Amino acid sequence: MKAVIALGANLGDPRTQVASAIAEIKNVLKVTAVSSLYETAPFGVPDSQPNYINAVLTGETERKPLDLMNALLEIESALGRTRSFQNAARLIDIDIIDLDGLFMESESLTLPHPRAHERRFVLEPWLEIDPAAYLPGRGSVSELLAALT
Ligand code: PH2
Ligand code: MG
Ligand code: MG
Repeated sequence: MKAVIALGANLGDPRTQVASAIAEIKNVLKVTAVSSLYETAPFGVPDSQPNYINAVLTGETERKPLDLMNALLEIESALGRTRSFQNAARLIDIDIIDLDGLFMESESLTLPHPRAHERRFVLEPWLEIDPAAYLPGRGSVSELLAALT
């Protein structure tokens, strides 16, 4: 199954944390492409938060959705992530954006990611590594991105 994964960090040394997370994810998925690192303004959260470093990668996995998510949550914890409130500044965030077009809604995981279509910090790096990227239920990533501009 093809997985699309987004990474973000805006505390500590965000570039190093995103790079470390990518290295760890290589033990979980067969990574097929990794975007550049993007410095982005905080979106949908207070402007007082530091800028983020964001990236997107694609990979292949046979893991079940919740197994994959748990493996990614373990990497977040290993890199020092703690949770205070939703959208708080963070050392690392690793989100599954799409898993082979699967639609699911459980307490701990919604697929595709319910806010990806409105997030330039996800769409832009994704388009960089996959010009044909498509967000199931929403449309082509290039069109979604154009709609934001
Ligand atoms: N993540 C959020 C909220 N806002 N803004 C940017 N620029 N990058 C992020 O990764 C980000 C955000 C919640 O996950
Ligand atoms: Mg997130
Ligand atoms: Mg998350």
